[in-house]
Amino acid sequence: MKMKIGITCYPTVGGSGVIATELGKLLAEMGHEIHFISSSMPFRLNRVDPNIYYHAVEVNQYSVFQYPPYDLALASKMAEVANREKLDILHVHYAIPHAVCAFLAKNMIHHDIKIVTTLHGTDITVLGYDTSLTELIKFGIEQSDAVTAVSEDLVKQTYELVEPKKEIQTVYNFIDERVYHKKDRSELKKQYGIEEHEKVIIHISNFRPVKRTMDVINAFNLVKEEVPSKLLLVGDGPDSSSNCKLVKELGLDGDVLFLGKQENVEDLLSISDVKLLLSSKESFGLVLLEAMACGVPCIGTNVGGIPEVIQHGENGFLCELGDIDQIAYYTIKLLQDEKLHKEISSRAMEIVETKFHSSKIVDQYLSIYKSLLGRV
Ligand code: GMT
Repeated sequence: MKMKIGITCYPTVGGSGVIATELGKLLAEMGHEIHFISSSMPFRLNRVDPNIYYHAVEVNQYSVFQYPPYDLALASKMAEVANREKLDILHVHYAIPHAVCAFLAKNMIHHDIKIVTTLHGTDITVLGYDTSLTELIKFGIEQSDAVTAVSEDLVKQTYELVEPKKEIQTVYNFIDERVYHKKDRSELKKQYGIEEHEKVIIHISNFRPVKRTMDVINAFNLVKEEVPSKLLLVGDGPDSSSNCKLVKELGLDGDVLFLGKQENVEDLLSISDVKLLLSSKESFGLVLLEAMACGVPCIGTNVGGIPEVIQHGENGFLCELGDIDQIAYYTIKLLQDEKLHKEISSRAMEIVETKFHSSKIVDQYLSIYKSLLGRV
């Protein structure tokens, strides 16, 4: 039976925005009516679909307000859309502010509506430490009708940091398998000036300090001594300029390519041999899944939800946080041992197709919605 679902996320905030958008797109393909309610158009909402609507949250800046009232504008928009379109569900991504906005909206909605909140990490592992916000996060979680988190580790951390009296279910992240798969992009390698025999290491993030991009560069510096290679740094953020400085200091100019923000990362992954994600905090690491789907073996830190995605020695390698020698060791091993690379690559693709398959994950969300609406 067709459901009407409102989805709210930070549309441009990396992984959480991607998951919210991809979920909406897949649900729309299945015939459900999806209403995105957010401050700007989700960036991967790149096609017309009669089942998808977008409602912009306009935040007015009146001179009496010191800060623009985004949260109130959002709550008010959620209530307006839900009342008009008779939404069944508000699925919000992030406990604060979105679950709290949904609670406020629910109190202004004239029919019964259910709130589903998905926790992505930053709302818990960063904001959860801010004691001035803990009670509000807890409130947002407890007032939701169902709560999910993107890894077992995030569920555990939420109970430890926020102590909500609420069941939290793990629903893993997923990718669109139709987009993420290995393509022949050898001409791209040439266009970037990378020699055929050179290996390609890739890192993709928003370059926040938690992503430890300096570790990526320092590890590459060691790898470069053993294996002719180039490092692709994809994305932009607070650590980008210190990264440029470090690259200069290490004399790696020309070996490290700063590509900035890119769409179609599947093309860049298709020319990559190893992917590094060396974060100090990571509830899941969606970029790992994107890389693995393209057959790129990943090396990640043994942190947060990363070990739920990378099984050490099976479909990738785990290293201790900041252990540059160990990171370089596994990278060199993967780049020099063709047989090992092939095995890890095929097991990486396999786990994306099994444990994290989009149809499986979308089904999990659907059964949560249905049980809340009593349609099981
Ligand atoms: O990692 C970020 O800086 C962005 C953040 C977000 O809100 O999109 O990512 C979080 O959610 C992603 C999607 O669920 C996860 O894959 C990331 O691991 C998680 N980031 C952190 O936990 C730091």
